[in-house]
Amino acid sequence: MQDLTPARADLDPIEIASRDEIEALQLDRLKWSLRHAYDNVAHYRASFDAAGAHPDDLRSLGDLARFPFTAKADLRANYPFGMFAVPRDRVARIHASSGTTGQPTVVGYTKADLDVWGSVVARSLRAAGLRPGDLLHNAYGYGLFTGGLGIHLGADHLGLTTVPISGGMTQRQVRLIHDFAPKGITVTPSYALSILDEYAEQGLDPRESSLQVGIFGAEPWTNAMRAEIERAFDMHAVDIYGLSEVMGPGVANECVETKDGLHIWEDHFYPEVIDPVSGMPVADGEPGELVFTSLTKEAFPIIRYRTRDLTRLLPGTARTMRRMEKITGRSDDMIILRGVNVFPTQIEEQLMTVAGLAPHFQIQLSRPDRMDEMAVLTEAIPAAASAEARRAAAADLAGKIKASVGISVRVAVADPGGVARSQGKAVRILDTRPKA
Ligand code: DLL
Repeated sequence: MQDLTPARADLDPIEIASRDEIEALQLDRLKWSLRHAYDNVAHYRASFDAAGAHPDDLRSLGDLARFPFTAKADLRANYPFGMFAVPRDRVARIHASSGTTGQPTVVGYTKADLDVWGSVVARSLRAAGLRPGDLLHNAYGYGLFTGGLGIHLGADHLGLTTVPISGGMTQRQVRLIHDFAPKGITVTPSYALSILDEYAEQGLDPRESSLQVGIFGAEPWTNAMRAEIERAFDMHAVDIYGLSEVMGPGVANECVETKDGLHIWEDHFYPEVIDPVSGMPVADGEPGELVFTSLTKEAFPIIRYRTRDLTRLLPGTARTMRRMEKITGRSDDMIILRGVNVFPTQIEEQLMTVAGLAPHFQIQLSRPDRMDEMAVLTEAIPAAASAEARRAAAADLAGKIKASVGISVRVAVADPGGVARSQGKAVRILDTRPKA
């Protein structure tokens, strides 16, 4: 793999500014953002007042802990535009969550917000190793989802040549990668695996492709998966994080030269990690739930938003901005099986160590008789698809899960192609337990 480290002179100066400089900027911007939210969004005025916290009370970054959290329920209660802090006609763009589990969450951007978004995504793509003039195959979905259009904005900002292919039509993805010879690909890790399958289907060697870097996010994935993707494509695989409520992709990104967690673009997004039960901030280095406050957003300021994503904050390395460790999972996706907490990423980690199994899986939860049961549905690789090889692989995986996670699960190994493929975010958990 080629060295794609960006030149220091090409970085935004703030990426490598001193901590003092970064924190001084954060404090200034935080004062503005709290004031902006309080003055312009009825919800924030009411919630700050109820908590007895006034924007003028903020003297240090630590004072932010006196302000109330914002949760997804608050956004739903103010559907569609109640959280906007500018008149609707100043909103240049709207995105929304799919709303499959309830009222969609609507977010908005002014023109200035779009400029900021473009600049942080550009910074992310550069950190991943892309340079002006490079060709990018953007396979995140276009539409209300922030993935496709968010990456597109940043690619324009950086001066890339963008192929806005969006998700789906996997045969065509492979064909265009082959014909257009992109240097980078932006896609969910699970859809990257579908594309990888299609390479085999077409008899093409992915290691021969032009791709030098993949920028993967929108769902949890493990370092074991990184190793698998890097080996399969002979390219770098870096992690990109974001969420629509805070901006979209480009809130944090890994640096290709270190791949040691995601640098949070702290000049625009102020991170905290809290104990999810007590709500108290924990020290850097301690695990907990990630909380974000926007520092510069005009249309949709967001104050202490509880992301439900679990990680910890780490000091800067390749940049002075702090890192977040690769996300373990969302608290919503945590399975409690007979008293043991399990995340799909723990299953992924073990799955990747079993020869003979493909990297595709789903977790099925059922309650056949009052006890919760978990089954892992995965599939054999074509070279190990005999009944005997599948039985051995299933026993191997069940044993590894028992040893590392401490739970007994049933493993079903389907034929090659037997696990549903993702075209965007993978559905990892099928819960058929009766609703309480
Ligand atoms: O998924 C934005 C995005 C698009 C990020 C493309 C990266 C690339 P939402 O649809 O609002 O936005 O979903 C946000 O996805 O709270 C996490 O639970 C999860 N997520 C996003 N990036 C990562 C990542 C986009 N790198 C939710 N690792 C977040 C783990 C991620 N989970």
